[in-house]
Amino acid sequence: MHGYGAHRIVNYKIKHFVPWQEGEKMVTKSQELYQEAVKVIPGGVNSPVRAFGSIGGMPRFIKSAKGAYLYDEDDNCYLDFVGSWGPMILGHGHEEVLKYVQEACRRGLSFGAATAAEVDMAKLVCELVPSVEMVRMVNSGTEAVMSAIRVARGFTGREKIIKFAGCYHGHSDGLLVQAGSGVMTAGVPDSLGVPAGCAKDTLSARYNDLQSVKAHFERCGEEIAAVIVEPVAANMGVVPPIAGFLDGLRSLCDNYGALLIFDEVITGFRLGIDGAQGYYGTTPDLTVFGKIIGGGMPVGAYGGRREIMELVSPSGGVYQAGTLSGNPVAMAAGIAQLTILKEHPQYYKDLNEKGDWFFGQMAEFLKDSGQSWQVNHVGSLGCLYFTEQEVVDYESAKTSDTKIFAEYCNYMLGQGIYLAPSQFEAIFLSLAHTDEMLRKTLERITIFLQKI
Ligand code: HOZ
Repeated sequence: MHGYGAHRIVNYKIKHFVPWQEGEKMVTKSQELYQEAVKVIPGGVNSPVRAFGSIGGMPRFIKSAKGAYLYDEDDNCYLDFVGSWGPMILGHGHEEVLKYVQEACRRGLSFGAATAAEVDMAKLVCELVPSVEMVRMVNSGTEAVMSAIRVARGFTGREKIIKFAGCYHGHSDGLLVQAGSGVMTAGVPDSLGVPAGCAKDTLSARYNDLQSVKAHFERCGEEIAAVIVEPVAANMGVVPPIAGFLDGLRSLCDNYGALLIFDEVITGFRLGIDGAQGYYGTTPDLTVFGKIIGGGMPVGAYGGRREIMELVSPSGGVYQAGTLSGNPVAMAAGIAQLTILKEHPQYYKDLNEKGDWFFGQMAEFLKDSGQSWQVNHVGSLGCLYFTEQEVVDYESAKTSDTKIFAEYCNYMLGQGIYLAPSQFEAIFLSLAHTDEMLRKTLERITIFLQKI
């Protein structure tokens, strides 16, 4: 069932998080699976934003994916704008990546011992991202951030960190403070179960507001180990840094002897081969990478200046470990994807041009039709906000009308277009999205916008 409009009808007219009444007949396999799932998995899903709770829907259970398409258990076909939250930059099921993975599988799934693939991966990352002189592989972005912060604390001998409201750096205790992503739609300000002691060293600042960062440094600069930032905030929708923001953070960190950590889980190897740091020309001390370097497999990594990274165990005293870290199958997928990207510099030009055109057309339509909703984008990452206010930070992102977003997202799903089911996530374009696909998606978006 390839292609646009080839999908069957999708039942999305469901208002509540639990999308059925007792005794009601299940009409789709996804509904049946969801009914089973909630009995054995909290909320029926293994990551909250997948539950479609914030748009009053229910998850589609995905069976397979190829190129720009997802197929669910009911054989509905969706044009996918999530791309596993970023890593499927080449599209799903890229043949060359699959070939590498299959070969690696035949050699063994996990050894818990050093492999040549880990050396290849580390060399590749260090070659592509000049600020990274040494890198440690882990299994997720959450783990990478947690570890990078431990290293920053070990290196500086300080305990406090500064993060930005609306930025999301995974779900470790100290970072669930004014976090973005699923936390923004969870209906609770921050997570239960985080000890006050863990959060007390996390200082929150306003994204794009250097003054709010400076105020923390002026108050307790000698206690601040690091500033961690998403160089393009992509977990409160998409909020680009204003001119001078990233450089300003660099200077403040230098002035006060703190480290600057870029969380490039989303932007790394997406905005360019050297990520947001190359795109904007600001060099961090440490960088965190996520799923994209595993080509979709569970991978994260953190790296940076040699003198800092040499503190990591066993060469230094900052302990961090993991049986599955550098897993050979995950390394194979990641190396294959990164090598393809490295060998085709044109891909980034194409992808960023696609993004400029797609999100530019959206903005153009809004202007022509006199609607003052906001479109933010950087390259292939973008977001449509239903607010008249310019979105530059957490507070302005939160002014978006999430009820309209829910209608929009459900309408698009009914049209066979799979957007992230939350206002506060990005639209991800991939190299598998053709101009024709994007044109048709824009058509559907404009039809929806004309209706509201
Ligand atoms: N905003 C998250 C990715 N950075 C969404 C994915 C998830 O939490 O499952």
